[in-house]
Amino acid sequence: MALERTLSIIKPDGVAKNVVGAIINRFETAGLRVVGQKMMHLSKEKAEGFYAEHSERPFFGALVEFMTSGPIVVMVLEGEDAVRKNREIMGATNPQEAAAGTLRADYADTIDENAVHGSDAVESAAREIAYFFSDEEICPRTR
Ligand code: RTP
Ligand code: MG
Repeated sequence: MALERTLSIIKPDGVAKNVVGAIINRFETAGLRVVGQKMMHLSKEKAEGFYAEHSERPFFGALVEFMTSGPIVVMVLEGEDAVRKNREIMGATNPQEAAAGTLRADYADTIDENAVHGSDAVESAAREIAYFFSDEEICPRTR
């Protein structure tokens, strides 16, 4: 199994619910390490760029509005099989379909406000990490 990195976002609803620590605890408990982290309030342009692949979808406007509605926490998670592992911890996009014990089952209210984002492949992870972090802002563990 390869050591991977993936991009995780605690979305505005997760920050508003004050469950940042609870969410990070799930990642750490599963063996993922936070190697980059920042809090920010996305501009409309930055949110549109991040979700550009969805720009033609009917929910795009609502998605951008939601993602700019409050601060988010953006993280680089590192670990064995990190992309798949993070998606498993997150659960299905729609919280009503998310397996029990996943982040979205526990902390998301709707498909539009679903607490977390996670990269869906190693290739998109590399692109998404570079969208938010410079090399100097990523701190691989030395111990
Ligand atoms: P994310 O990118 O945020 O991690 O979520 P995801 O991979 O599970 O889902 P994706 O298909 O990439 O969709 C991105 C976000 O758009 C919103 N969405 N709304 N109303 C809808 O049918 C719908 N579909 C997607 C969700 O908030 C989803 O997280
Ligand atoms: Mg996605």
